[in-house]
Amino acid sequence: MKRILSSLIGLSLLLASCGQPQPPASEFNEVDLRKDTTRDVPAEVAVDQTFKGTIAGQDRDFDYYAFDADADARLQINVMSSSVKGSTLDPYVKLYMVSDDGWPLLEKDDDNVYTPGETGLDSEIRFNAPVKGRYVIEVTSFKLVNDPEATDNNPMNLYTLKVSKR
Ligand SMILES: [Ca+2]
Ligand SMILES: [Ca+2]
Ligand SMILES: [Ca+2]
Repeated sequence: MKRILSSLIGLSLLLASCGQPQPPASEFNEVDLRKDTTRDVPAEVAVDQTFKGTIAGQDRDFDYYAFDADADARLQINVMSSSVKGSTLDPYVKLYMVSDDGWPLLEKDDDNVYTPGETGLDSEIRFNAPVKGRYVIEVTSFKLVNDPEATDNNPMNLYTLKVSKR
């Protein structure tokens, strides 16, 4: 116990010395292309690939991922933190369609409405692409969604994102 404690203190000192809090798991290194919440330059995602990210490194982190879909493509988006050991994140996901008028919101989900009775925090969206085109996923913390003053910058806010066919 003592040894674990001293390792933790050592880790905390190391993190503090880096200035910015860093995710402890090195694989959670999604590229944060923006340091604010403007909606440009989403990272590309491919169907059936799993992405790992963090909602951290700034007070209000929103992560964006883009993909192309054919009309009527049946897809689902899963943002999971419950399966990530030690994650403190309650994820929230939104799906936008890229159009000439901006990014109309298609769907949003906090705690997986598709599995009634389940009490998990993970987010899921199932959808049929209305048109052939480009779509953008927004991942963030539930704490940030309805409160523009809220912050959530915990380096253990880890998640995995998967877009899959269904
Ligand atoms: Ca992030
Ligand atoms: Ca981000
Ligand atoms: Ca949630």
